[in-house]
Amino acid sequence: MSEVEIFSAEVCPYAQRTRMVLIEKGVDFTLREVDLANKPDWFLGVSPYAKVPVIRHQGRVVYESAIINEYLDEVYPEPPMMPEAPGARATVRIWIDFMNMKLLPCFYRLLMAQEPEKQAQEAETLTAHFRLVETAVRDEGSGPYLFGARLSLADLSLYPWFERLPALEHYRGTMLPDDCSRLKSWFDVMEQTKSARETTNGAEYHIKAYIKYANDTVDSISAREMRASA
Ligand SMILES: N[C@@H](CCC(=O)N[C@@H](CS)C(=O)NCC(=O)O)C(=O)O
Repeated sequence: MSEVEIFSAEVCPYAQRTRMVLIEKGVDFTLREVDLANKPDWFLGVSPYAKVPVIRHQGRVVYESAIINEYLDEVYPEPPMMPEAPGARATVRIWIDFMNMKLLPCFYRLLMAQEPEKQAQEAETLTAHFRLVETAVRDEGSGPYLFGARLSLADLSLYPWFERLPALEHYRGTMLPDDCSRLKSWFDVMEQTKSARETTNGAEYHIKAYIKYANDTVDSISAREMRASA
């Protein structure tokens, strides 16, 4: 039995974040795939928010991908995925929080928006969010990762949605703006990481997975929360 059990769903970008951390750290883990459309009763006993990812480690249940990932970085410190200096650690946390609170909700609201005006408004906001990240990353240094020469939790927290951008382009025509060249080259580097290669799904997979978002018929806890996030 592995030390870490992860309750995950292949389709879930938040769970992908955590699978990527486990892979980059070389942690032996047991993957428990959960059918989110038919959640088993036992899963509701494990996951307080009825969401994936959740991990179980030494009898302790940890949930919320950003918190799980910091927990894993503390329990399995090699290779480190947070910078050493407090200021640099704060920067990584600020941008993970920005992703969770601003960028990702906007990504989903744009996908679910049906009226052209609402789509245009969300697309404009998302574009502005991408430009903010681009500027922060440029200001911070040379890369090739978001915040320096070493892979951090910020990289693994953003990658899964960049992998899904072809779905956003397919349904809404929205892409990463051309002037975000630093983010473009970052994505090329990220695609080559072991964890991306082992967890990635192609554009067709994501396009299919987001059909219900794109016609706004998805009825999940997460979708309801994203609709209410504006
Ligand atoms: N804030 C959570 C979000 C996790 C999340 O939204 N997971 C989705 C799948 S991508 C889920 O399990 N949804 C279950 C549902 O909506 O019923 C995290 O970072 O872990």
